[in-house]
Amino acid sequence: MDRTRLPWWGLAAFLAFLFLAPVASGETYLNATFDDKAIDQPIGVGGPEAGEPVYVDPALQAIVRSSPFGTRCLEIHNTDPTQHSWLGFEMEKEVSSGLVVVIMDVWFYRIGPGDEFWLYLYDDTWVNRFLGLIFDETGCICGSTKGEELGVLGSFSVGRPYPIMVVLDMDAETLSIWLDGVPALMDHPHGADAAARMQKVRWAGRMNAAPDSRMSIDQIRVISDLVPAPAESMTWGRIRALYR
Ligand SMILES: [Ca+2]
Repeated sequence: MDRTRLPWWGLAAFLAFLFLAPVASGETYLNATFDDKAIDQPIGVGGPEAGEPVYVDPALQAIVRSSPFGTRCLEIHNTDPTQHSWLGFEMEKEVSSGLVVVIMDVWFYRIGPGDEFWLYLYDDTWVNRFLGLIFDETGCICGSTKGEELGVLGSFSVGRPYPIMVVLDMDAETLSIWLDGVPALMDHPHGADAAARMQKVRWAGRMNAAPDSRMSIDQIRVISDLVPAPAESMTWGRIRALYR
């Protein structure tokens, strides 16, 4: 799937889309915005129907906060620095064909010894990892799939929203990654089994005891559509607006 070269009607369709639809069309598999959750309360585990995770490790504090994003979000702090603790979201159904677009904003407070954050995309059996992204204690982002180390894909910053978008093309068996609005990996084999079904979005953290050793997540969306538009005319801000 080459998104850098689309025919003229791609732009026409995109412009029509802007006028006709305020949000992206297609099927929504997960919509976790936290905007209807009680502030300063632990998040529930009601699953995708409730816009909540299905599991939160007992060692993990996952609290709905009114900041640092402009809308309510989820703050995560691991109370046990000796282990990786995790929370997991699931899609409303497992998907084995078409596109799966995973998009979210995250916020890091600190880069330093003892802090490491992992984002995983898994199938419904935990056998196939479509993608693992490690945000490490030096500020590097390293990637991996089920069978391949992808190496350093980028770096991250603290104290501001950091957008992440991953597109799985289940038919072509590829993945593409945008980090901070910049293409980091395009149309790369995802390495999972051909029949694997995407279902799980998991964040894990190994954090030290510092008060700012934490992260926040907001606007987690998993949808079936990628807006048809020439990549060179598509600012990141416009992509974000379409997917909110
Ligand atoms: Ca929100």
